Amino acid sequence: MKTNAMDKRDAFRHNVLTSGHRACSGCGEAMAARMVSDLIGPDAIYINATGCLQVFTTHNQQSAWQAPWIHSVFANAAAVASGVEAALRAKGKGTPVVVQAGDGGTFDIGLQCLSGMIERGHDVLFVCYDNEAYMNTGVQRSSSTPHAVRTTTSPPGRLSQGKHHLKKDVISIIAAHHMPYAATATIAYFPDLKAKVEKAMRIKGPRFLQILSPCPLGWAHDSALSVTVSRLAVETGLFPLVELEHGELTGVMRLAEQKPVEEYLRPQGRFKHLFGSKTGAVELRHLQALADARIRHYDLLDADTQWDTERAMQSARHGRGGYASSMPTSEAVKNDA
Ligand SMILES: Cc1ncc(C[n+]2csc(CCOP(=O)(O)OP(=O)(O)O)c2C)c(N)n1
Ligand code: SF4
Repeated sequence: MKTNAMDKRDAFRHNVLTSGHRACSGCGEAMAARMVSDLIGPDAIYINATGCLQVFTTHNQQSAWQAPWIHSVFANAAAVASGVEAALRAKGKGTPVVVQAGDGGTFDIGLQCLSGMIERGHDVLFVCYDNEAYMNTGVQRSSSTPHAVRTTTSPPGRLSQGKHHLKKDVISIIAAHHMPYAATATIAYFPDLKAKVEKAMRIKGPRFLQILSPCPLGWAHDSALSVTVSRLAVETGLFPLVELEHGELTGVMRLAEQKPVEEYLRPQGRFKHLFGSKTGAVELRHLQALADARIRHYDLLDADTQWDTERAMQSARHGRGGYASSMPTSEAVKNDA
């Protein structure tokens, strides 16, 4: 049944992304897209890269979108948005243009078009719903998948503890374009997310939001825990909430205390293989060192509350971008077995 964009039963929200779509229960991407599109409203043009959000909201001639919405191919959402924005500008119209894409459509296949869109200065907001893998096609690793995660293309086994490589630091890459606004957010901190979306919509030029969006299917956590898990990503330091303007860090959400990364990792089946073995313990220390490094980098804690960090592990990186020294040697695997 079609409902009005401003539903009378729910007058405080726009319902741009309305009910009846086919997301899994507890889908962080669905929650994030609903929050973002509710804040922006129906008077915008939404361009959606191929991915879960596009698939679960538009099925067989049906649509859960109550706003102008375009499905681009996987790679070119930012190029489509650039063209739409240029056409609107030529017609003297200021309709907001918003791109929505997964991490695959942002960090990997969409990065070139996104970089071009930013460099040319298009007046577009690009929102990346970062669920840290290619979920729509069955949970393959992307360059956003964190180190040591199990995916279908990074399975743990005798010689591997999940993904070998680090999560790409996309916010730094984007900010290096010296664009007006780039920020990270997550569904657990709605006031923070709201402030960032509203700020982004007040600014002209290219803007970027990376929203951590837990996926119960790919992360293998209880679907009731999506908000809890995304809060723990922030509280452990693994996903800092930051703002960058013209390449400068202008805001961080500081932490009252640091939670150990295990609190974040344990509820997620994608990290299950790390618990209960010596080689897994090495990777757990490694993930803790990554969180510690991010906390230092963004100055998220007062000095007297900071942990004794394992800097040595940070310099162990070599080879094809992987942490080769943290991977188990075949000798270590034999001893562990
Ligand atoms: C050029 C091209 N390669 C591969 C695909 C298949 N494909 C469709 S969606 C998708 C993954 C999308 O992942 P992501 O952007 O992270 O979004 P998610 O589904 O996780 O939200 C892939 C590989 C495609 N549509 N086009
Ligand atoms: S697979 Fe993940 S991202 Fe896709 S709809 Fe399900 S929970 Fe959401």
